[in-house]
Amino acid sequence: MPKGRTPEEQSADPAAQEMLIRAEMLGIDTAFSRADANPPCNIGAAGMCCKLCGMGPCRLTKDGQRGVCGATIDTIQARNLIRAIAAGSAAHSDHGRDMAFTLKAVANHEAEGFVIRDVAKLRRVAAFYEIPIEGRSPDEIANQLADLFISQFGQQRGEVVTLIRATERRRALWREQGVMPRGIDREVVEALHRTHIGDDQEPEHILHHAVRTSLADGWGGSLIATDISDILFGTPAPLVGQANLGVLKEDMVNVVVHGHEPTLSEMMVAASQTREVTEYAEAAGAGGVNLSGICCTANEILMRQGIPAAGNFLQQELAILTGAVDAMVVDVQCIMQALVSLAERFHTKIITTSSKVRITGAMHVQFEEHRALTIAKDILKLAIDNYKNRGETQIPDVREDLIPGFSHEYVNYMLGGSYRASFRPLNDAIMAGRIRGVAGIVGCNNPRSRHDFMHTYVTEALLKQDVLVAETGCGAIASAKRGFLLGEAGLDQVGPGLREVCETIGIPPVLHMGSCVDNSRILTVLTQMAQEGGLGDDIDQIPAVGLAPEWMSEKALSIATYFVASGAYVIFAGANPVSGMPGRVPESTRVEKYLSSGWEERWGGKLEFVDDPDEMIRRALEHIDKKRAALGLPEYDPNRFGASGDGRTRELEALPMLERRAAIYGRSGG
Ligand code: XCC
Ligand code: SF4
Repeated sequence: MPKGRTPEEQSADPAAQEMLIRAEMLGIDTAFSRADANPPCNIGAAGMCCKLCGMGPCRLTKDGQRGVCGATIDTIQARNLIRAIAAGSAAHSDHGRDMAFTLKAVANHEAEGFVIRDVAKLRRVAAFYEIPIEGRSPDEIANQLADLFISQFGQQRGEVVTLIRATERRRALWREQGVMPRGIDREVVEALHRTHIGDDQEPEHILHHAVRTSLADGWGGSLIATDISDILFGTPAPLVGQANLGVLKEDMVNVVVHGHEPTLSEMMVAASQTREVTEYAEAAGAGGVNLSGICCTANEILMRQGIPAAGNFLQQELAILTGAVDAMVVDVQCIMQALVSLAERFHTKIITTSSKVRITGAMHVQFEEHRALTIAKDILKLAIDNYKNRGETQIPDVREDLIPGFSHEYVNYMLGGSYRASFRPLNDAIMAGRIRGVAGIVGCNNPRSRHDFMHTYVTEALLKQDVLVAETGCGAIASAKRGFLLGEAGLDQVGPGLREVCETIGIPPVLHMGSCVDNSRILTVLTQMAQEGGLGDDIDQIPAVGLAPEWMSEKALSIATYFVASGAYVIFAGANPVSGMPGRVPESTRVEKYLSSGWEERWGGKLEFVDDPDEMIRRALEHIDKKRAALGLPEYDPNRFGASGDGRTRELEALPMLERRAAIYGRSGG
């Protein structure tokens, strides 16, 4: 067995390190130690293995070698990649479909405990699709909107209707290139068909359909999921929250919700606040129920209800290791099978709730929306009953405050106020060079790289370079734990121009925009920036980049692809599933070249895999500067701004009169 890394090498997060030491002492394995003990298969990792039929699996390790059917390495890599993208698109979109059915049930009063919380958003969204709103009740509108959304999944011809939210120029390009998704499910099915033995075999042609499959996710299923979540649970606006394992409480019943869908978790929030449940908890000798989240479910209830996040993907096991989690309630996606055997070492109950997910050894309580509130209460009572079984606990005393909740609607509002909501101030700040550009830093954790390190390293570096950062998913939680999501507090680590903007508007330098399906919010923001004027007329002209420094899930590959197809430059670090080239000196593979220069020619965006964080940052800034130059904007100058803003004012106020004068006039007059 290879020698494992130390806890400091495994994670950059002190709370995680503390739990990793505890795991070692208790002789318990985690994803971190399992990653050390299972080095990745270097053939599979580089996309050099095909197992699409029973004549294989074929491993192409020698120069010029082909599979039994004659498949080349390029075809195999393209097929593997599109299959991953199809799985990612399916996961996000199936989540969107479930949300659409929930919306329908709520409109028909068949969902216990749910109401339409954001009628304004319902009306706004309905209006996009020309659903009549005047003189109609929210239920009527919601019913028609739900039907429209549901029909998009099984639609066979035409265009998925939600794509009208993209810029006109982009839609024209997608039509011309033949990648407008016809129906959300149809593109996923076709991706599977095309990669069956003996079908599509030209790598570029396969990957062209990968684009269509991913567009059905980002501009289809994911966008639907985000819009419905806002309609049902409220469009996020900034509030105060907390993140990291220190949000677990010694004297309360700790229930951790983990997974992706907001439906059950929102109901758990409501149930935890009922008298019935609080009294039940008190009777069990606890101070109450303390709800927290892991992964994207955490993001959903964090940004809407301020429910704390116990951590990101790699902290799901670590939460149980505290010994203080009375129940972990999971729905779909990113749930490690290891939770069950780990929980057996403690008293924690693992409860699965989705009809799509069972884990051997876990308890299953089927979630049904027509009894949602009752089921949520039942689950909380199971957790409360389990409180007395707690053994020795160790909760790291590590937590950080944060301000999440930057929906595109709120960003719009905060920039212009209710009467003049607009992206003008943001565009102006970029045009002037106060903000150099924008970065979306998103995606998972991966135990093959130091937990949270890459996320926080690139985030910090780009902030210093006056790049405004928007984050989602586990990356957002990484930044939250590092304190980048705080208003004033985070600003000492930020470039001078960006600091001025943040202070003037009153925002943190990193905007938490939600869960992974909420990457659709970043698409919307970029589109609005393009439509506002001054930064070109499409996403590929905006000085913006997308980074996923610790990716691991297939959903991340789908996200990367729809961002590229929307015009963005996307950089991934870590695993590169298309890098293998048997028997030759490593240079770019045909597929790598196509994802980079080939896609850039077609879409104005490209996907690259870069391992070194400094190289990632260098390429991101180079790209931003290139886009600035193409727009004819002034070259970015780090010394030009920073002479105003609250920070500077406070500094000046602290000076004696004469020095203050010299500082003010010396600076602005010079
Ligand atoms: Fe999963 Fe969404 Fe990745 Fe985190 S970021 S590990 S996908 S929870 Ni989506
Ligand atoms: Fe091998 Fe071809 Fe079958 Fe793939 S499809 S496993 S390369 S024979």
